[in-house]
Amino acid sequence: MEYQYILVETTSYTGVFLIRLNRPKELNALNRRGMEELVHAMQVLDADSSCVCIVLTGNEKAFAAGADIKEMANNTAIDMQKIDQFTRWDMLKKIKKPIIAAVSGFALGGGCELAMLCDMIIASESAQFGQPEIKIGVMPGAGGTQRLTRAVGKALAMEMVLTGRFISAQEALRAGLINKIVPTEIYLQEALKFAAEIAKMPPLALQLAKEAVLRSFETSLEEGLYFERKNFYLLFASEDQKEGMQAFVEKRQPQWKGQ
Ligand code: DAK
Repeated sequence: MEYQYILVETTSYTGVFLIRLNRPKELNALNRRGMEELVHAMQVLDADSSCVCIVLTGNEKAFAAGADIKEMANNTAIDMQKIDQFTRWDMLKKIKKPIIAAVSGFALGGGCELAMLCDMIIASESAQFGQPEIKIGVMPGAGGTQRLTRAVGKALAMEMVLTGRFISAQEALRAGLINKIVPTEIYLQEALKFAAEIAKMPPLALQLAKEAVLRSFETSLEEGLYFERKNFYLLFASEDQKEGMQAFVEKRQPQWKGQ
């Protein structure tokens, strides 16, 4: 697939790949084609054994200012149902490898929802998060009422969704929406370094651990603990478990094979 609205790049960090949303004039508004490209690129990297961790970013001014309002403005409900472009977004949930969002500037509406679909968020000092859909006559449609509420709690989520107020990186950090704030000039480098630390871990264990954490949002504690235990046991079938524990005993660095 030829990419028009995203860039996929290797990085100087082993196992870390970078995807950039690349519609700068439109503040990376997420159009249909761009989302298809993003899903495609994520799926390709998920299947590529040289990739362990993915960083998703925009640019300094905008991670993404939301779904493309101009593209959907004249749609009817039936158009929306038929096009069903947002089903594509759901495929991002199925990516097994860890995804780090490196957010600077605006992360609004679908852009905020996209960042929340990632596993962790590294934000620049100038990042702003918001769900302003209410101001254009709709409401969040890709997780803004659910993932945001789970992340920041009912009071703040309700305020953001009902008033459209943006929150700063500082407020997002205090509320538990993001992992870390870094200076704007180096936000991407810092996110890549953060991803590089993760990429040093055993790839299979990363994937099963990610799966288990995400399962906690879908299930009871009892079922979640059961799921966790099964994934834990499953890792004892991997060469990396033998290597990791042997390396500990022999006081050396482990060499991961991802199997
Ligand atoms: N869509 C299309 N174009 C956008 C855009 C967007 N979301 N955001 C910005 N742009 C365009 C502007 O129209 C402008 O284009 P030109 O006029 O130059 O052609 C250019 O980007 C620069 O924007 P501004 O001139 O407005 O820049 P400012 O710095 O003055 O303001 C701003 C920046 C981010 C505050 C402002 O652009 C803004 O308010 N943008 C809209 C933010 C917004 O309302 N976002 C939510 C969109 S609705 C669903 C899944 C997802 C969604 C829905 C359903 N399902 C699963 C069902 C998601 C919905 C949304 O995200």
